[in-house]
Amino acid sequence: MSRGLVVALSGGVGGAKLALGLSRVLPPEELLVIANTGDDFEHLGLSISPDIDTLTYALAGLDNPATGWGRRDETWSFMESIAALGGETWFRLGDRDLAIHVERTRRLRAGETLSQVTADFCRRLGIGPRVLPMSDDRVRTRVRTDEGWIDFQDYFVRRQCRPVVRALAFDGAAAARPQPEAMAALQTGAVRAVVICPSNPFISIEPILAIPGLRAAIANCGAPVVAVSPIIGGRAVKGPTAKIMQELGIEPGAATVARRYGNLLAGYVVDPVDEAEVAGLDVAVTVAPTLMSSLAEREALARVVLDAAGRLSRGG
Ligand code: FO1
Repeated sequence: MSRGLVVALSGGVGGAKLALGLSRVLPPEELLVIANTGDDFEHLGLSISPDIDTLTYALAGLDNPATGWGRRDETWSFMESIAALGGETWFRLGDRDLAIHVERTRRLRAGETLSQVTADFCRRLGIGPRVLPMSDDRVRTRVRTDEGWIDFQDYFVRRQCRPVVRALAFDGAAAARPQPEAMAALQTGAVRAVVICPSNPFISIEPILAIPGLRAAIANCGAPVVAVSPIIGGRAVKGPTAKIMQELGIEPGAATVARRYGNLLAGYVVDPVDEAEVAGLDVAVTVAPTLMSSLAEREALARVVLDAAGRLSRGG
């Protein structure tokens, strides 16, 4: 008997860890992951979807444990050869990883949707849970810096998050249609919980919530929304979250992130080091270790989140 569907919102590395934890404690048909596609870009003539790939590799056990992105046991002959030809090498594409970009590009050009390509890759990689892009329409996160607007991967990888962030924009979001299967799932009335994974709220979660209809569908799905703080002790576990917050004039901290999600949140899971900081929040706080270094910690945090959602569903 199904206990209902868990819908997880995720970006790349941090979110993928919790998505993997959830996939280990739930039957595959009870987990649906909505992936951010604002980080997508065209590079070397290839259509690249980093957060979808990071999630896919993590769920398939193919992820590179050192970086969190790309594939494990990678070789770099393609990068060496591209360099010798004067091609761009700032965005590292391993030989095994390259296949997913080449084949995705071919299929998109042949008229398949990003959802269709992603679903087929997941099937071929033996991934049970559904991984859906937030939209099949083009959405691109842009970063306004002191030198003007730049593409997200330019900022994040090529410039290594050095430029000062003055604003973020999600080009195309206003006209993007939410992924239909994700919307249908949220409207079934059979959702047990919506989990906002510990991805960067600004660059990974807000693009998802910016897709017209998605935020409302999540708010009205009849299940508690529980987020896991991506910040531990004022610092992002990985990536530029704290730096971006400071540059946007926002106090970096677990409490600020919860406030950022506003009235969407019923529950919030924070690390013990941040317990005092979130004491005053108008949200049900659960204190638990949120650093997921091992598989066991990924599963444990997944259980904490689901228990928190269960208590909230029972009015606890
Ligand atoms: N991130 C980097 O910091 N450097 C890279 O060279 C890099 C290559 C890369 C290749 C494929 C892929 O799916 C992701 C890759 N990423 C790289 C990560 C990516 O830029 C970020 O994970 C997301 O866009 C932010 O969540």
